[in-house]
Amino acid sequence: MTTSRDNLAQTAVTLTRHILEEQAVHPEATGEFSTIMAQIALAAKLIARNLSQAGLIDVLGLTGETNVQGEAVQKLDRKSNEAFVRAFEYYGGLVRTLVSEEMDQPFQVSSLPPGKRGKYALFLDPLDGSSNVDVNATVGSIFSVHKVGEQAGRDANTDLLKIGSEQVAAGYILYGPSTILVYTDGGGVHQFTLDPEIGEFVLSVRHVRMPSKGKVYSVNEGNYGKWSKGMQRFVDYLREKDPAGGRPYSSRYSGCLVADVHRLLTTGGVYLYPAEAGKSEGKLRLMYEAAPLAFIVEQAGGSASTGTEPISKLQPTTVHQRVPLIIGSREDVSSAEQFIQGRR
Ligand code: P6P
Repeated sequence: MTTSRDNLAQTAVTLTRHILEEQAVHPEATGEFSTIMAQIALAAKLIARNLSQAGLIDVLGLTGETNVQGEAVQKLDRKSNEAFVRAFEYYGGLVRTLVSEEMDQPFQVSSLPPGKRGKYALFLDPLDGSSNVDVNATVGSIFSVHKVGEQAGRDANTDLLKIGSEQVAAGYILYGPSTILVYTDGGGVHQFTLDPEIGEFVLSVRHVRMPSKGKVYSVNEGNYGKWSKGMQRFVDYLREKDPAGGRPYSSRYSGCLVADVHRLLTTGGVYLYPAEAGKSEGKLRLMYEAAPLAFIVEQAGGSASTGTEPISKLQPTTVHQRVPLIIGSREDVSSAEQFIQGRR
């Protein structure tokens, strides 16, 4: 007897099938992209498995080391990074370089001779919000794919400094009550849910769209005293009672950027990690946090800026560069920019 779940498995649009169908529409696309996404999905499944066993195997807590950002490294940060490296290190003819929050230097996947190396670089935050792991709260992975090549005379690492609008694809995995993968390749935003019984990511939402204005703001209010006057006034404004204007907004902040931004795709609203006293560049990283999420949100109808300029137009100066991030519904991001720039 076939159950409804069996039917789902038989009729499910898996991630691989979706990408192949998309490829049929874009003749210029090669099978390489679907292979990259399949390997990212493999790493995501391994990470989801590790997280589900976190309380049972020795992966909780800290390694005792600090990463390039000077942050304490969780054991699962390291294991999650390894999952992505292992998914790509076997063959450098696809992704030639991995850049990760957990690795000081770009990882050159293989020593294939020039001309044989892959034309892609993958930028990763392998486990975003990892301090949530020890309290069994939601965490995520963020990825960004750029085309890189061998330009005579250009240092391989310099070639990695691409602006966000040049991304080939970007996405995130959210390890929550269910594990979901959300990605864009410039053709809209699509969401897949992991069905652990068949081990496949199955299409759950096609063409995700973000409300143009929301009712949620997401920020660490403990930093209020460190913000600029404009930023303080914006959050004060969101808290004011104005039912006709949809205020006060609700405050939601999970400690995981991926979870908070994903919520905004549904509710609308704005996430903010602005510049603050002692952190003029904010906390979040441009190439593997802000830029990929900006690509996703812009494709869903939202926007992302530093408070003064679009994230997707920023020219990186280093692969681990930090930026202030204001991201979410177009109207809410615009309001934040007006306050931060002193125009309101
Ligand atoms: P804070 C997690 O470390 C992270 O990079 C984001 O996922 C999250 O939104 C933010 O930093 C939390 O930072 O300073 O509020 O604890």
